[in-house]
Amino acid sequence: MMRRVLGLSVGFAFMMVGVIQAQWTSSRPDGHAPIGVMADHTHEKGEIMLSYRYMYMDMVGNRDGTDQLSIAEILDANGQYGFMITPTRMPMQMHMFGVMYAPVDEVTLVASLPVIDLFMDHVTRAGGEFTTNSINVGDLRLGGMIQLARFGEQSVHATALVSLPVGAIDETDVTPASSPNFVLLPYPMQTGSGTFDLRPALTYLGQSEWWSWGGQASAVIRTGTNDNDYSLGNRYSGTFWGARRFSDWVSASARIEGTTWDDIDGADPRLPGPGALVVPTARPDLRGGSRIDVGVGVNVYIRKGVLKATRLALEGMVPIYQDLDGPQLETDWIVTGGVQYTIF
Ligand SMILES: [Cu+2]
Repeated sequence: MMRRVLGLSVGFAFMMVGVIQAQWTSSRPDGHAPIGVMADHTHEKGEIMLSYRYMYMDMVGNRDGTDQLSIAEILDANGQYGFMITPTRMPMQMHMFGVMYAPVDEVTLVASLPVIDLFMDHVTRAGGEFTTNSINVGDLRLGGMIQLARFGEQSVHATALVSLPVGAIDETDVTPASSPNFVLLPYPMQTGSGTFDLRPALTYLGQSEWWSWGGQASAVIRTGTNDNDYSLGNRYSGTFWGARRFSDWVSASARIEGTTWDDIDGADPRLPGPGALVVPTARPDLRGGSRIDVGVGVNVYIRKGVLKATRLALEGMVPIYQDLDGPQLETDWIVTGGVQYTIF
């Protein structure tokens, strides 16, 4: 009897060691998701993480539905669209500064502020070309993440962020028609939403010795109407990824993400009214769409030396499907790079 109890106890102890060894951990290169995923990980009590993310997105050419459109089709006075001006390209850069802090193991607080730099190239029906630019802060995101469950090498957390409307909704620039005066730029050239937005997300993470995987559902829900009488469309996203680590310090990932976003509600009274054939970017009813992106990434986790506890990551995505309320600029590729530094 004593022997049997001892045997069982030893067996149980080994099992517990097995369970303890197989806990989900962020202390590996793929302990963070691909860098394009926001709010992917939580922290342990007392940890502070400082991060900088850089995103570059290039949008070249226009679409209506899933069909690509030529500039001539959009500007043809007798054609289906008949706009006087069309955008042809929009390179977008975002610098995102973030802080994370975990006061307890179960809760991680988050704050992040983007700086957004936008250019848009245009062609007029008469053949003139011009570019507008805006650079300003985006909306400040504040909130927290709550650890819901840890079962062995799997983990689930919920994210609840609110974005405060500190971004710009009154950016202006000079166009050939307004010169020498500054004129209000249309919706996609504004860096803020002007509304308080809710940003909920639910994230699942899993790991094995050499592999990891995860999924996240997230949304951006606009509340109310901004000072310029409109609210941007809500956004809903779902993403799944898998990663393979090759050592203690490097991993590679593959990811798919689907996003759908609504048209704008209301309209800024200073822009050409709904239905106007001036430029598609000033039309609140030509802003919605859906897109599926796929891409690959790499994560590097520096574990010793002066850069100990620093992470570097890079991810590139390309759309494989786009359906836009057009004419609207299509997305061609997105690259995100990031540096994260954790203070334990
Ligand atoms: Cu973090």
